[in-house]
Amino acid sequence: MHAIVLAAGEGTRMRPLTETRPKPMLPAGDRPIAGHTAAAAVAAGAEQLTLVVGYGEEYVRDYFGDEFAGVPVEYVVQESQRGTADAVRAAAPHLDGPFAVLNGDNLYDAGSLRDLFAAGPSVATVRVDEPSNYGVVGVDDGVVTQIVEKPADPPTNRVNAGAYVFPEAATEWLDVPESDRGEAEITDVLAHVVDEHDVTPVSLDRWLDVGRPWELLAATEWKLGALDRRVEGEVSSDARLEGDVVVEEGATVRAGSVLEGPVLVESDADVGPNAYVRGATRIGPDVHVGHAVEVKNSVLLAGASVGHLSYVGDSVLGHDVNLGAGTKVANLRHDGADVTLTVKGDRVSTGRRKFGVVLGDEVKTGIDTSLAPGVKLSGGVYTEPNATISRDR
Ligand code: TTP
Repeated sequence: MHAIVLAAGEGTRMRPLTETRPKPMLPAGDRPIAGHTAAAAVAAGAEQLTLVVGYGEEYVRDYFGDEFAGVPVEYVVQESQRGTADAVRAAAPHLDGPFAVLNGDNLYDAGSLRDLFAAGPSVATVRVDEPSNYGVVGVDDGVVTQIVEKPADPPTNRVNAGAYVFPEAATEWLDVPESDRGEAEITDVLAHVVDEHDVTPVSLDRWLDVGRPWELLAATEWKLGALDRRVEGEVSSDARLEGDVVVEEGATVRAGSVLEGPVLVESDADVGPNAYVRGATRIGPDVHVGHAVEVKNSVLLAGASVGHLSYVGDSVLGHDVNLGAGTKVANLRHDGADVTLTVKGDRVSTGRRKFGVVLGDEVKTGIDTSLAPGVKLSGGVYTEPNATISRDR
């Protein structure tokens, strides 16, 4: 199977984390999201990978190189991000025979993808409680009959999970008209395939679309949950590691620190003395978590530093963020309601009672800064000492 992985999007809903980097290259545990996508595709039988790149393409090329998991990798550039059908069109000249299309910002389990590949032409589906927010898949006698986008009265609770096997003929049907949101959508290509072929719906055991910041926490929870304890770095005999904690080579865990898994401490990170790190937390390369700092269920991207006397919960800290001593993140509302976050101008529920903050690359907080739940700070923002930040900046 030839698998096309779409990784050209701007990831606007994931800002500020995607201000400088593509979303598929954000980490989900021990590797970028698209690394998991590609690994699942190869484990499911993909023999060739084509990555559609555009926004931040150099990060994708650096990670994958020209071979991944023993499978050749090629790249096609989508010059402007005009939609998922347009992304596949960029890859069309490289296709010869049936092909799979996967989103580089989605996590799939390999077993389900294997079933999807074997069943082609096929579409991956998941069952959800509120199908009217999705592309709903109508099925009759084991064959897809229709895809209805966000219907008021959904025919089933099976929704499109954004993974497909198309027949080669689909390369002729990629010139679809723009949708209401101004994009050429792969679902319109699928509708054409459904008209011409028997398309089999394949239920996924597990799937996650990582589009918004709190979904990066969910992705981290999934992928850290799959790691087994491994200690290759230097851990003080006065530190305590509980459960599945990975300390990579070159990382240091100093005296008095307690790490409760699942926790991943990547190469050259420095934790402690006297730090408390709770799962599911990913401490990225070169991160510093210092004395009397508690970090819980968070993602710290490379080079972030939380040096002294701080609490960080249910949050994502971008590259080279620096929290001044005493900076604290609130991750729970007093009314107990789910924390909300602004996504492209709309206030959206994270679906989480506990959610902290999302800080872009190189944010620096002054000492004793307090950050309210659901705050986002763009890359490079500074806060004053003693500031209380309850609005996005
Ligand atoms: P989306 O999540 O719909 O788009 P996006 O990644 O740009 O994010 P946002 O909506 O927040 O701006 O895209 C699904 C997948 O398809 C994702 O892996 C990116 C990829 N993609 C392309 O490769 N080219 C495109 O033109 C678009 C729109 C998406």
